[in-house]
Amino acid sequence: MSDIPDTHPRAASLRLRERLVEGLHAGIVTETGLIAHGRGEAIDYLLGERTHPFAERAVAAASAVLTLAAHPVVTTNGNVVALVGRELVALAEHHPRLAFEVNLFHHSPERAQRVLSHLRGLGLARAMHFSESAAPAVLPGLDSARRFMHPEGVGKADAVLVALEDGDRCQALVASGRTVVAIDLNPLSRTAKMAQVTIVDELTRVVPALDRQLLTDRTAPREELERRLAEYDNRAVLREAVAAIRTGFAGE
Ligand code: PTJ
Repeated sequence: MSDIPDTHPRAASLRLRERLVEGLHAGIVTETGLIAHGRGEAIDYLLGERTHPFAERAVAAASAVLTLAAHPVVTTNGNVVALVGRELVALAEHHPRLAFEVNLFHHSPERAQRVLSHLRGLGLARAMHFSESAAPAVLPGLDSARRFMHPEGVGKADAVLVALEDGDRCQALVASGRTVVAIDLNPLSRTAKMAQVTIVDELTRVVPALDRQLLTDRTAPREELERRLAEYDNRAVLREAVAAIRTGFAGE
């Protein structure tokens, strides 16, 4: 770990890079994960590396979706585990109703085991992976190993939180009738457009904010959460995110 002084104007961003590089060396993150992060980092730079009101509205809607769901599941990949592994442990501790499942774009049995062991080592004992089920469920519309689901995880989920997700899987999850909440800094991505709720914000800011909102919503009346969702407009959120990026380009 290199020495990044707190006073460095880009300290937070540089530390995230380090988490990913450490994840790469631990065999959790792939080389392409670094490239994916670079794309996100560029967009976050244009967004001023801060949470915008459209992301706050999406977090509130995401919390309503997950609170109202019968079987909400958080799915994680290598980048997510490297960036917010500890925050996921806190999320799991605070919200026993949430299930967690590892799903990898670049899948191999060895890598899946490494990611799972890492998460469990951090304290997320209930993390799942399809390989530990005798009869994995299958998500139609996908050819890769990403189609397999743990029957107690995404297999029986009615709502799924995905982060830094590939568009094909997001589309297949929505087509299967599940409600999808996506965390993705790119409002133009297929994932962002397909998901019912898209949080356009940096992952490490989103997870603690979502954790807090879920705690607040635990005592919220069901009608209030349903009303929040009825009033939520994901297209408007995406439009506002694109406008904010344009503003960033204009140097304003
Ligand atoms: O660990 P694996 O094998 O499952 O692979 C994970 C990656 C991320 C490599 C894989 O899912 C992938 O290639 O993703 P994409 O298609 O590049 O999509 C990642 C999306 O997440 C892009 O739209 C990025 O802008 C966005 N993104 C990247 N870093 C962040 C982010 N969004 C929020 N916070 C970030 N830190």
